[in-house]
Amino acid sequence: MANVNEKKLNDFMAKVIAKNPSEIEFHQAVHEVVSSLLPYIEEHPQYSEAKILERMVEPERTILFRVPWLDDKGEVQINKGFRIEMNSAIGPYKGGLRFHPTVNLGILKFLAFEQVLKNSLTTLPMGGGKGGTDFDPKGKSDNEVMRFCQSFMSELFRHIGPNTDVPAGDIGVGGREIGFLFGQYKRLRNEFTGVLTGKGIEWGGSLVRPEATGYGATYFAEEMLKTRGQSFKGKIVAISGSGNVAQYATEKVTQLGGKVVTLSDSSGYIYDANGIDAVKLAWIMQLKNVKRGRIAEYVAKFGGSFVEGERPWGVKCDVAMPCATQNEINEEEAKLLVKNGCIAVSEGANMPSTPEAVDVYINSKILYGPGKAANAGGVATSGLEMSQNSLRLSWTREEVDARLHQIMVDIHSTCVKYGTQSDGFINYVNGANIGGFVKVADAMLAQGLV
Ligand code: NDP
Ligand code: 2IT
Repeated sequence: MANVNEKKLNDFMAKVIAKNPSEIEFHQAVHEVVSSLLPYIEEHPQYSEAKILERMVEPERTILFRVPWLDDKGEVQINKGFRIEMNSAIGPYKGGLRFHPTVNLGILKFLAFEQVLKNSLTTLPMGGGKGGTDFDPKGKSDNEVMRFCQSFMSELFRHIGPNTDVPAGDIGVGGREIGFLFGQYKRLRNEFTGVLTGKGIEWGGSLVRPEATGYGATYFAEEMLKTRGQSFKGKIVAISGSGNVAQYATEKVTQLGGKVVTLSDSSGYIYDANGIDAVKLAWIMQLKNVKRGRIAEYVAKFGGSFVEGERPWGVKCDVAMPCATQNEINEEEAKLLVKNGCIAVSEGANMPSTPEAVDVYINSKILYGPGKAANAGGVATSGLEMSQNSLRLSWTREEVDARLHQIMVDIHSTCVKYGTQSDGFINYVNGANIGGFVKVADAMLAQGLV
């Protein structure tokens, strides 16, 4: 593959930055994708002539709204609501909702931009979107979360629909929040439809959707390991986060014979040299999903150590799976991982590695599965939930898991197809970016100037 034309890249980025000032995470995501795509586009001028990239970095629609709600003391609270409808070339907008105090336009635009390519990689017909709010569910009562969700949906409902835009969960949005959001949508529209994914199993949800992102990131890592004749058997695995993605990555890694020695939250990380087995994980799930406690509490129950205010990347491991948030592995931490013998990084989170960290992985030629490929199992299974809703049928656990597994194997093959360099090294960043781009770009060309 040709080298990146630095001048073209810099010119392109200068325009993106001028048009979207201070949206630093969005600039970061676009820079990475465009670096991969420019050499490919130079060989396929139909895309540059139609300004496909320039169109892709501009959302089709951006919705910003006020979310007023009453807290338990009867005091009025106001939060920001967002939905970015990024690209609908290959299907309805699809992507999660993030509830976290750090949420802003730049973060949601980076997530929506990544989502477009990720959803394309799944092979399912889904466009890309993302939304959320700066509301912080931490420390709120169930009633407060419900009132917030009802207010949020009282505006969002007019913009979404099962054939228009189908939100789901992300940080701070799990089964509880999807339930409250779905209830309010149904009430406002007088319609029971698959407008959200991640629904409860009794009311239109899919088996394996809760597990899907963590399982998928593990299946992806397994495929990467296979290219070097390796497997999870006996591998030491460092995982960050302790929410939805981290929990089910821990479960699947353990089932495949690996030993997970770390988990974390925003307060710090736990290290358990004996491994976080199924019994310990069941306790963590209760702690995090029901009691909504802190990961530090693990140590009083099971031993090991808690390292306050730190991330787990200094721990010796064979495989690292960042499953918390963006930019949670920096250059120094990436170097530490490689120095300690880490051979694979599979990203459960979106953009958890800084650009400098990614350079370290690539230059060290370790196996590196970027988020848009490695964590696509979540949205892929959302796509399977949409299919089941349309059919008005539910597939068995085995059927959904088999489809998820096959999709992850296929995404890996797409990365190999588009990312294998002349020296045989698989650059999964290029593979995922080009593999995701082609279908969206061809659909945009076919649909004219929209
Ligand atoms: P959860 O809300 O279930 O869990 C998030 C975890 O990450 C918590 O342990 C949280 O700790 C930690 N975390 C969040 N923000 C920060 C931060 N700023 N610094 C340190 N730790 C942080 O979210 P998910 O597990 O669903 O999402 C995790 C990642 O996976 C995100 O990047 C998300 O975009 C991505 N993802 C999720 C998918 C899904 O289906 N849910 C699909 C694909 C990707 P604390 O409790 O202290 O905040
Ligand atoms: O980042 C993601 O892919 C998600 N949060 C899941 C989106 C979805 O629609 O299931």
